[in-house]
Amino acid sequence: MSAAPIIPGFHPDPSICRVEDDYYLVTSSFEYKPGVPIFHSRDLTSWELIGNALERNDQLSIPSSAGGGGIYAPTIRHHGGHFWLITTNFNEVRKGHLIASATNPAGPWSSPVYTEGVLGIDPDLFWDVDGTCYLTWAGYDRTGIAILQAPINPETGAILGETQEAWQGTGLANTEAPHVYRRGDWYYLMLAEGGTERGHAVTIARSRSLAGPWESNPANPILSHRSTSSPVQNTGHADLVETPDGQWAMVYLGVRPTGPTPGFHANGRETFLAGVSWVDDWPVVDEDAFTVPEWAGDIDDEFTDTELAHHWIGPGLNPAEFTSRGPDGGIAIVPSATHRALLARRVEHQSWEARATVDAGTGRLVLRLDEAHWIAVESARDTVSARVVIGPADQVLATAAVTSAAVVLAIRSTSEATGMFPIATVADILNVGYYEAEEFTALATIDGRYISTEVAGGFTGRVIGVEPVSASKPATLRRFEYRAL
Ligand code: 6LW
Repeated sequence: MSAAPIIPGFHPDPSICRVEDDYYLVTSSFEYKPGVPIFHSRDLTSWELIGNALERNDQLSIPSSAGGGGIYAPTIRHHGGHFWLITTNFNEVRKGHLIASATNPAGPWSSPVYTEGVLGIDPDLFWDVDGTCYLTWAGYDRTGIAILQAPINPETGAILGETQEAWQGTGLANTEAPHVYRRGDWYYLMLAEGGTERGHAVTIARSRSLAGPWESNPANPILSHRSTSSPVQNTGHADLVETPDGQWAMVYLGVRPTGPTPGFHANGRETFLAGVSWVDDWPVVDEDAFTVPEWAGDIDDEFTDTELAHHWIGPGLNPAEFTSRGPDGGIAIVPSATHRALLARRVEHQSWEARATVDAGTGRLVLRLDEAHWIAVESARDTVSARVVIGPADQVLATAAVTSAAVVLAIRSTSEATGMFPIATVADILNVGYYEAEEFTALATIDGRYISTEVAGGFTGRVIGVEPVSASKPATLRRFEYRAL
């Protein structure tokens, strides 16, 4: 199989739809804003970020930068000339799922309506042949989690009929991620099971009626890498799409763990692509069906455009809210009283380097997994320091004197094997330092496992960016470079 994701880095829970020759794909964004990145493709293999659905405060509010909530798995569909997005802001899970719509998928998206009275995650919208829209979701009830379904008015969020239990999967843990499809005379209900860790799997059932009875595919799971030596693990949470010529494809999430047991993944859950053929009206997944082009993703931003590029995000706050153009070039990153003002982007490569040119004494380059797991190189007036935060430990590892007015802070991730044995002893090696006259000086070398999901937990991945060092004075960022190594 191809070990290359179509959208690398923290882009989990992909959902896809097609309008004529154009495909649109969305992923979860958790505590980061703007929420729900939207990608476009015409060939399923090469994708471009065209916007983010939830940009405004009337669409998404995240109470702090701490994480653990925010936007869980979305579903995108096109129906009746509109794009429909349904997802859950876990911070407001008791309000129900939120539904927004747009005529242009790049935005603007509407203010959301909520599915009041519905409690759970992973909502799906499906329009039946008679035009009735159905909400299917992983619901919480007294007995735990159950796949539930009810007719809905997507324009208001109102539930229009009784909630029914749908197919509950094959009996593995954490049945979630339901998506409903119709192909020929069959309805299909696809789920994720086994949890989003190593046991993750995709299962499917079919029925002649949405009300059931559901027949489980005898070949379930149709996708799982559990107990295999594949470099891609945790495969699950999938969505299907039909191509203009009647072929089918699947997008799903996976991770690429490295290092010693139990394996560590740092860039989060990424989006992968497979082909799907139909045998006896059951989908058969072909992971080798597509050749995925190399992901470019390098950036060199001097912030000369009036709008920030779509890939800039912030924990809990939209960067548009805490940045402004500097009077003499660059961008000012203004401290926030409520959130961490971190102008960040997702890390998308296994080996990479980021450089940030900041005015001396104003900024800090941060590699963040979550609020309790991050490393940084920060600029004081005449010095730069490497800093690491792991849980309650917050340590400056080294400091060096620098003289220039603008400082080039840098963090590099490399994966070369170290030591005497040809086995990986770390996941990646993080070098934290600075550049002077194009020469890198490492202040500290940090074991990348500390900035990985297997240590920190959670659903996200690494992001890298710049924030002010002072609670009252903006950072001036003149240039941000990120490239694969
Ligand atoms: C998501 C669930 C899952 O809601 O993880 O991998 C949860 N699948 O379906 C968070 O992404």
